[in-house]
Amino acid sequence: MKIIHTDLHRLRAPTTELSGGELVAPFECPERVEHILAELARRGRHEVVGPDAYGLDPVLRVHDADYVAFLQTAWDEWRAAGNAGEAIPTCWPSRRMTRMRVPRHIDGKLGYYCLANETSISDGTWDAAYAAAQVALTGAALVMGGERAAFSLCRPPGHHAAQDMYGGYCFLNNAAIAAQSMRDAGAERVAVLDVDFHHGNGTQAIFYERADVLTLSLHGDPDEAFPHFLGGADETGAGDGAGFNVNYPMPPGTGYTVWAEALDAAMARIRAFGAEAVVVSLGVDTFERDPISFFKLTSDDFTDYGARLAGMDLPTLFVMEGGYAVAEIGVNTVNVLDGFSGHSSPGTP
Ligand code: OKP
Ligand code: ZN
Repeated sequence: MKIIHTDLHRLRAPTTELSGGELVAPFECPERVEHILAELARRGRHEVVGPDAYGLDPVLRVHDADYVAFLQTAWDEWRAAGNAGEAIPTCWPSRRMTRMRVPRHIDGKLGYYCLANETSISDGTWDAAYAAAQVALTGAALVMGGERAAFSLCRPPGHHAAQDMYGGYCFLNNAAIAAQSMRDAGAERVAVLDVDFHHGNGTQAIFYERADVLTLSLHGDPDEAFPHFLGGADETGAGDGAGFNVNYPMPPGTGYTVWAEALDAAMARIRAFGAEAVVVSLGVDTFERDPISFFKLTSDDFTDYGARLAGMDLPTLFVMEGGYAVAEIGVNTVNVLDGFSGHSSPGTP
């Protein structure tokens, strides 16, 4: 399987994440990608290629222009305002603060566009997010060009980013940008299947009123898990999109038997929908030892569900999302790819 990757992800290297009332070293770190690349090289079955340049137009098919302009200048505006640390909002348009226009000051803009402030904006963040979107677009083009599957090794991740919101470590919604580009390349119906531990709130929001992109997410129940304010089973789409969003929230401690039943149900929905291509938002934070999640998948379970995904027999683009057990992220991620490709032998040395 072709792997699309660029070193430009390293430009996203924040030093702070607000966690437990402290500024800690971010869970979403550059080493994640290095571990995945090392495991890919160790198994020797995959070809790593660089991204092609698609520019900003396909990004603007998904994200609002004012939001993209904000991301491009936020760091400079933050520093110009005299701040010493990384950019973290402190004030939001929350329920009874309803003057819904973009403030001029960077402090107001951050609150307007941010959905969760664990995610600091740092120097280079825009350039890395833009590069990740190009990585996603390159994978989409390979799959639309006839490849059985491809893996866009995106970083930073994307599935929490909505049309005009960043947070949950995400800035541009790589999977949504890829899915939209597949539609624009002629696929009539595309499914986005999100197997990251966290609900794909951004992807859901982007396609919520559309019937041409089916969105499905398996995730920790938002009563217990980030992003807390979206991801219920009763969110099924609206307007033209009624019936075209499917959520599978699951409780703390969920293991592979229950998780795989949800996956089988999701795949049945994709088949009934008549998808011509599938984008898999691939987060491996469902792993039993993930430091910020509560599902109980083992490394072998990733191989098994990779094989199940291949059983859909659809052109498939994998897009990297989360996974924070850094020492095991390579094995778990490549197990999915190798399971998909029919290599069932466990990838442990
Ligand atoms: C991003 B992706 C830890 C709380 C973490 C943010 C989680 C973002 C997950 N103190 N909250 O879906 O893997
Ligand atoms: Zn996640």
